[in-house]
Amino acid sequence: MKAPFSQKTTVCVLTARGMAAISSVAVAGADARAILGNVFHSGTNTAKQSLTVAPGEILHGSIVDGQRVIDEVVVGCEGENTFVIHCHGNPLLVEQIVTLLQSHGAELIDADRFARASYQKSTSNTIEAEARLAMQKSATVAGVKILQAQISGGLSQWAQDTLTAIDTLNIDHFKQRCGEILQQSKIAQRIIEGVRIVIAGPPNSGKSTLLNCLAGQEQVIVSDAAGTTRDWVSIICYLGDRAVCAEFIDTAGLDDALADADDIERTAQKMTRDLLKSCDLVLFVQDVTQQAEGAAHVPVIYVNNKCDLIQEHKNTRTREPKSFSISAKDNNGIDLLVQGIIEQLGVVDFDAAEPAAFTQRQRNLLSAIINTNQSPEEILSDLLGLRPTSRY
Ligand SMILES: Nc1nc2c(ncn2[C@@H]2O[C@H](COP(=O)(O)OP(=O)(O)O)[C@@H](O)[C@H]2O)c(=O)[nH]1
Ligand SMILES: [Mg+2]
Repeated sequence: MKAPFSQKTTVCVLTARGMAAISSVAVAGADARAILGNVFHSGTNTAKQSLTVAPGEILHGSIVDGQRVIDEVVVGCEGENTFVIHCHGNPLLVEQIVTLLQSHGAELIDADRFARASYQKSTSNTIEAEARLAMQKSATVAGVKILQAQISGGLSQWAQDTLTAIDTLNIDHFKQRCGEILQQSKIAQRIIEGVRIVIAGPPNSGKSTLLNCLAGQEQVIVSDAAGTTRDWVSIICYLGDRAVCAEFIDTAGLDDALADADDIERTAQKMTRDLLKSCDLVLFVQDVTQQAEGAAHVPVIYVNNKCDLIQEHKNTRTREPKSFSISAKDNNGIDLLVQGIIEQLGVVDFDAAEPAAFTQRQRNLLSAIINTNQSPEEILSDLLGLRPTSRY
């Protein structure tokens, strides 16, 4: 990316969406590196240091104003004098970062002006362009790291290396590798796009109480009020030290007997069933004092609620796998449940450097390698955007 103005150093907010989980702030110009050096501390280092990062590389650290840490961020070096700070999306944090950069001499400009100047120099391949776009919508900082890694290594590198060695390709191994990448991609997608977790179970088992409990305990980004535009109530929050951004959905009415349901209720039931099919995880809440029937949804974590009413269940992770005992009313067992959710999602210790397909286009192409006899060479070329006539 080319610095828009060679003389003045400019700062601009690339993503100005109301409550985005991640925002991107670009700093470009002759003094950009020096200005960032004044406000960025890499890793856990709190001492001021010069910014040593080359184009294409990223740094993980914090933006600090004197001794005060404003936010944990990823800084990408987009060109010799162009950097993008990926920070958390709270507009107040974004404003503080912009103001801080201005106080060090950067001039604030609008995103359109910045983009017009920046995109004069095109990206090196389609995966890079897709990664840069996706970064602006990533739900977590860890997601930005995965996307950045796909540009210089990861998926781009794998596709290029495979193309180079195409004459010696073992097709069975190649198909198997594509399958592995698609598996990895599911986890990457959870980190990049966030997850949807449906809270299901019989009436009165404590679903709404559990949602309130999570809303009170976790770092809630957005919280819907009951009876708004949708037929369910949800909260969006970070879990596990911001490892994953999760939307928890309380599906009121899911298990209510609706034999005589009118159209509106039937539509609501259908929406809920669709949601159950498309979500990443179901929390099936059951009342431990009631005879509950198991749910067939997969993947599912069983939540045995109201353990305050039964002494021996209290506060324990039960022997049954993927099953937790809690008291939503007393806020007991929620930490263990959240830990279990994170483990179930597989997002911990994800290796960002591994190839991951992060757009539907990329996933379709990898699936085509596995399921069709199309030439691998053509598909890999399409993946990298090397064939201008490609239908992808
Ligand atoms: N003793 C006890 N009562 C609970 C607990 N969780 C929910 N309840 C009560 O169970 C009833 C139904 O809870 P609610 O969250 O509305 O259930 P939902 O229909 O599944 O959403 C309410 O009276 C709650 O106060 C719990 O952990 N312990
Ligand atoms: Mg309810």
